[in-house]
Amino acid sequence: MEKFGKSQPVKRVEDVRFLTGHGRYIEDCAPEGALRAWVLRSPVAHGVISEIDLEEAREADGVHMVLTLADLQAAGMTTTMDATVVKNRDESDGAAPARHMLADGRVRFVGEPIAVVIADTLDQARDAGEMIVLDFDDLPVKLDLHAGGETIHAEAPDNSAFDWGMGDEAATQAAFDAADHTVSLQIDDNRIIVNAMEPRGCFATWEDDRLHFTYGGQGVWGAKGQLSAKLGLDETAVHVVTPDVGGGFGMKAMTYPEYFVVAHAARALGKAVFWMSDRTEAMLSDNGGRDLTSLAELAFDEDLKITAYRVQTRCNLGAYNSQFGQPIQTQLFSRVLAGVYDIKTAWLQVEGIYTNTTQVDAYRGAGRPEAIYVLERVMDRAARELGVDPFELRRRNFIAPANFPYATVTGESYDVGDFDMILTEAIQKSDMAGFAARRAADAAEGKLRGAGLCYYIESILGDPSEGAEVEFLEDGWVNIYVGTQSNGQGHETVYAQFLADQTGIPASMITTIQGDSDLIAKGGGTGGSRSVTTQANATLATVDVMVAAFTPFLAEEMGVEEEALSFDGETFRAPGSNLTPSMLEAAEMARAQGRVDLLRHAARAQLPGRSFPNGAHIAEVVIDPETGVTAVDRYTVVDDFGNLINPMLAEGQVHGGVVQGLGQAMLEHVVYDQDGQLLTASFMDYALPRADDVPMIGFTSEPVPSIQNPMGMKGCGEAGTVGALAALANAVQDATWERGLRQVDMPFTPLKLWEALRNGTEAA
Ligand code: SMO
Repeated sequence: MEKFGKSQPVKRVEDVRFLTGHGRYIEDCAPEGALRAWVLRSPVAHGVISEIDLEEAREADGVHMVLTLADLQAAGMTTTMDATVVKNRDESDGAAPARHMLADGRVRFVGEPIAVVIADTLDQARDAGEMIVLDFDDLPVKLDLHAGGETIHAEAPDNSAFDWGMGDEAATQAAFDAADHTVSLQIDDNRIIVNAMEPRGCFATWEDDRLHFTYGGQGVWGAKGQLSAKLGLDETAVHVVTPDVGGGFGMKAMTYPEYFVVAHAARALGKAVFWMSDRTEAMLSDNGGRDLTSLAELAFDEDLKITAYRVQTRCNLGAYNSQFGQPIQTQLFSRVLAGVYDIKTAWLQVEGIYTNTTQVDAYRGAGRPEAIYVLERVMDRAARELGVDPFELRRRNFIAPANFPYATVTGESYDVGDFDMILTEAIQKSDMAGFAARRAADAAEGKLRGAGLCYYIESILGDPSEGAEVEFLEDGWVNIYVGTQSNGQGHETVYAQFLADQTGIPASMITTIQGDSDLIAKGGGTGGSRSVTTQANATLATVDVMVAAFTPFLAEEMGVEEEALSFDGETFRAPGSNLTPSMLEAAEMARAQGRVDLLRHAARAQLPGRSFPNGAHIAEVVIDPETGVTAVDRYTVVDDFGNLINPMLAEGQVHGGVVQGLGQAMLEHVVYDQDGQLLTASFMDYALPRADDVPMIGFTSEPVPSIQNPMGMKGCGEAGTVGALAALANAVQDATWERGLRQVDMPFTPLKLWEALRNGTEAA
């Protein structure tokens, strides 16, 4: 463990750049004089385009092009967007209606792109866009989360995209029939807008018969493959770059229509073309997150051990299948369906519904926060209804350490875990012993204090294989080329640290290079909390390759047998030689001998198995029933992320993750009116958490090293969000239970809680 857990809390080297305004985001690196793209978007949620006249816009000052779907198709492009479709319970495929890059004569959500104007300046493009004559025959708008309503796609006449199931429905029913106790709860998971600090943007140039495409994304290779396929270009003719990216959170993991249109325009015009979303445009057109409702039921035996778990979910896909829209609330939701509990019988059924709203897709955690939110809320409800302490009910059902590896009901294999130990530590760190006194003190002032627990587990996702390449430069500098992609997580720091730990090369001499498909042949990008574990695994493999390559060379230089030579993580040594070259000295010796082959080393490696970050979140809230205002007063996290490279950065990930969860639980909420107009399309109406909404967050790492990878790591990027939702919701429920509230859903806004506390039991 020492070898992989040196765990130094090194400060983020990239922050000097980011915090002094030297970050290079899309707008910072768009070419001087690039033409600007402006997107004409649908002002109505559902309608047939009855008239579109582009003539005046095409003649307007500074305009180079106005593109519609017909123009893209006339240019030979494949204009449909990619989307993964799940299987229905009857083995047929889920609905796969075409989603074209630009409207196909009909619009299905407000903000759907219809045409793109390319002009010398953004003002000219916008002015020309306003000259486009556009009229619609309106259609009824479908917004509710039930099958039925006005048909949005002929392929799904009742707007039901899929009917997916997993588990054993009959055995689950039998367990419920035989149960001593059953508990059920309907749980809404509200829709959010992701709101990355840097909105989406891209620019493209066409040079030397190649497309050069730069965008803010979560990896370059997926975009490269899709650009080449949609534009009909050979993959070698496509070069994709990601500069600094100001937040992705799953929302930037997929391609969007604007990217293909901009790339086409650059090719057609032979000029640089640049598009940057503004904030309201982002709120209308970025994929949203969550938006589902689940009926969760638990069956218990007389000892309050869970005998079965059943979940029926309806999820909102928005108007079209987004790239991962269908898998999120089905395959990914099911990954950690039964959480940390020993539940061998379960049934999950999910129906996906089309509505006249923006697409819904991955958001930090992508299915796992949704699953854990449902499970941990119904566990909490069960404890209340069964009259048992919520901590005790969890302990009673935890998978015991002796039962690992543990085969879950949904086909995962949990390698290790010690949930009881983590929970005990969280109870202590959060001072649960002092809770009753804190509650009494608040009650004396008419305030309602509640405490809530969430014990979460999540699974790292994405490609389990990754590559790394190390290059020795002159003067002792070293580059490491990586296939993952920082969206702000601090990879430049931790990857240098890890390579330094394994080789003795000073971290300050190591530069991390990411996000360029010409420099790096293949990679999995960022997503699913995969980066540190997959990249460290690849780096280990590369270090092995490097040591093996240097060994015969150094044996000769040192005058010893190859077998006698070893590398101790800092220096090469052999009995019988006084020479003890470091890795950097070995590279310099190779350079002096003209052995350029020893100056670059690459390897790919695949994780032997997935790992499962887990931990306990305990939140305390204080509600003023006079106003409904809720303060999140205390927040404690104890996580098992396995071995950490840098505990400070892991803690930073937890802070950010908790705050994103807190945002959804307390403040953030997407509202469409009955016509499908987005009412929360600016920060005046969409409440992101601010600093004074957030308490100090206590963080403790209690590693139980994974045995599914040589580093013993587990990943940490999404865990904060996975745990936060239920901890906060259970705290609000705890505070309001004695006042009779039984149904209370996120976000816990002052108005909602004030009304519910005034009116009795329901919080809409
Ligand atoms: S929500 Mo993510 O990028 O797996």
